[in-house]
Amino acid sequence: MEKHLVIGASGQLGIELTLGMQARYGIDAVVVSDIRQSTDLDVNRSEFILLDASDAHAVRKVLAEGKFTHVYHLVAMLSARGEQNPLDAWDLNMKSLINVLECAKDGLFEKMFWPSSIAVFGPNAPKTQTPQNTFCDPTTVYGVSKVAGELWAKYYFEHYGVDVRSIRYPGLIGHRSQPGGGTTDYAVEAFYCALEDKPFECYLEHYETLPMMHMEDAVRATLELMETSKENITVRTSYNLAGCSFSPSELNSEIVKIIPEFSTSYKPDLRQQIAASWPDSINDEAARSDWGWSAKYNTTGLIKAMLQALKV
Ligand code: AKB
Repeated sequence: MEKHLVIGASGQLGIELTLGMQARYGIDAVVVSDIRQSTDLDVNRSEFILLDASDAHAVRKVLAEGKFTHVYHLVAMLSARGEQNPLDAWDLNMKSLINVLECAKDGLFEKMFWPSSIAVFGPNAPKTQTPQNTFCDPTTVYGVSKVAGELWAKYYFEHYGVDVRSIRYPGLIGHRSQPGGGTTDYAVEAFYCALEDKPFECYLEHYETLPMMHMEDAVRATLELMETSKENITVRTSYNLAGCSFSPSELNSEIVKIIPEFSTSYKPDLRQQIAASWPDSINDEAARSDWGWSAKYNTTGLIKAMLQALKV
């Protein structure tokens, strides 16, 4: 029987991925772990294990005792927070990844998922339809840790046969969980302001287009990738994945169509520089042809779905 462990289950993606897996595989087939328990009551229907992923001994003990088949290692300090604490970000992001990869190498579980990000790209990658294989010269420590992590994943696959799979997520937008410490977080904040009848102050320039994705698409992509047979996987660094792309002013215009009183003002800060170094849109041809990926939500659909879900 399959048994899935989510490490970092109380974070933005962890919560939504756990809920998606509970629905797909059953509550008892999913175990969640983090340094603090989630406040989401549905997530907490699965068994919780207190775990600091940067502690190699603790990780090994949990994985040796748990008899898991699948491990989703989601722990990371994101782009904006990482720039405030570069060495801590490097330490957490790399140490925790190696701890889990080492256990995979020793056969403590079968299959691993680890998220990468559009943050692997930097100023020298083409801005639009950024290809799978291009310059990866990120300007943030988070991006540097994701490029290094992708290469480690490939190394563990090629040298030790570790079946580790990965996706370069765009900005993720969902209603069940709040992001923290990222550059794309502004979009989720905008929805909360819209629903609370508050004006929204955006830390990016009005024109700064970024790749984004509805959480439902992101969760489905993750599970589809994990369920794909090994022979189909041709990318062992991390797959490009496209959802939709929009700028803060486009987001504002779309929200105004539904909530006419909504307004956005702009006060760009350091996060604007990070966003400016990232792509506007992504080419995900490899994911489409290898495992049949196709996004469901375009910009209008994503915005409608978010406003609808948050109103309930
Ligand atoms: C961030 O903004 O840092 C993340 C990401 C794009 O990986 N959401």
